[in-house]
Amino acid sequence: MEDNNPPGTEEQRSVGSEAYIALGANVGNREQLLRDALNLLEKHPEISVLRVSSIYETAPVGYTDQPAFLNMAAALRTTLSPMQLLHAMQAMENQLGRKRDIRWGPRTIDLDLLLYEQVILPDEELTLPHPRMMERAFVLVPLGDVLQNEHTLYKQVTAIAQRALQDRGEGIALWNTINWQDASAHSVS
Ligand code: PH2
Ligand code: MG
Ligand code: MG
Repeated sequence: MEDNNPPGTEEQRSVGSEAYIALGANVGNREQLLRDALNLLEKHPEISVLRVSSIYETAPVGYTDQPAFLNMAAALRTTLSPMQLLHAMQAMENQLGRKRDIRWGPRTIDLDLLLYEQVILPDEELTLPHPRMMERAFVLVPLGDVLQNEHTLYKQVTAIAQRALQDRGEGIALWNTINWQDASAHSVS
């Protein structure tokens, strides 16, 4: 196998379902927490990280008396079911020191499942698509970076995202860009 191949086996890259997630952090070393979360996802035997968005710094929405967030999004391929993927993501949040106290309050790391193929799920524990994603520019701007052009939501998501980026009032600014293939190739963990 050549060195510059994307991470994961051929099988992981072509088998399974495509899912999109949002990542957010506003406590501690925010950028490192995002990178740690991506590495944990990639290390999971049934998840591979296909594409990652840029990192954006975003003003807090909802509960506004808290520090600014770093937000990003990622496209995953997984052989887990939606509920199994949710539970795996929750275990990673805990591993990275997440404490659940204030709803919508400060968090070291927040991993939200946005979309899983075309699945519509009205479950109380997991609603798909994510019920608040279309109202949240801090989700849609990064999602627009990784959503495939052919996706049914691509036009809608990127139209809202472009408007939000132009409108400073939305409080979203580009922070950094991760070269995911390089980042994982050089990862020591
Ligand atoms: N997450 C929340 C509440 N508010 N605001 C921003 N900017 N980014 C977030 O990720 C975020 C938020 C609850 O999960
Ligand atoms: Mg959230
Ligand atoms: Mg969450």
